[in-house]
Amino acid sequence: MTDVLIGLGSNLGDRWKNLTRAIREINTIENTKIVKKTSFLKTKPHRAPGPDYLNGVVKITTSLGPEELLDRLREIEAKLGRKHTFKNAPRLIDLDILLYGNQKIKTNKLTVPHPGIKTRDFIKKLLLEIEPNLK
Ligand code: PH2
Ligand code: MG
Ligand code: MG
Repeated sequence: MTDVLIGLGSNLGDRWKNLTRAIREINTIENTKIVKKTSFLKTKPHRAPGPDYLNGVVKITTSLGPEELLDRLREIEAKLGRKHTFKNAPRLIDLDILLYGNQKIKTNKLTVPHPGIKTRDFIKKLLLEIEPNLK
């Protein structure tokens, strides 16, 4: 089992409901359990158009590999009604793998640690809520 941190974001529709539903769906992924959740933080869109976001982070433990997990997260985004239009477009739900154990991954599909960890203060803030000792 590997500890994984997942970032959740929504800036369309009922943002609170979208994050809450996504967390419920994440908990139904096979061989995966949620171990911690942060509060939800209202944030200004970072290099993106549209309304304010609601962001949160959950920590899971899973036996799925990173690409397999990413596929499950994409399925949840689709189930909750996400449409892919343009880069950083407003969205009902966005589920990103922020950290996957201590692995570094760079493929066409996935960059881990998520590049936003360095550039987006709200991600740092939420990560510290879950892992106060994270460097
Ligand atoms: N996600 C983005 C781009 N900008 N800004 C905020 N506040 N929250 C996000 O989740 C976010 C963003 C691309 O995924
Ligand atoms: Mg994102
Ligand atoms: Mg994403």
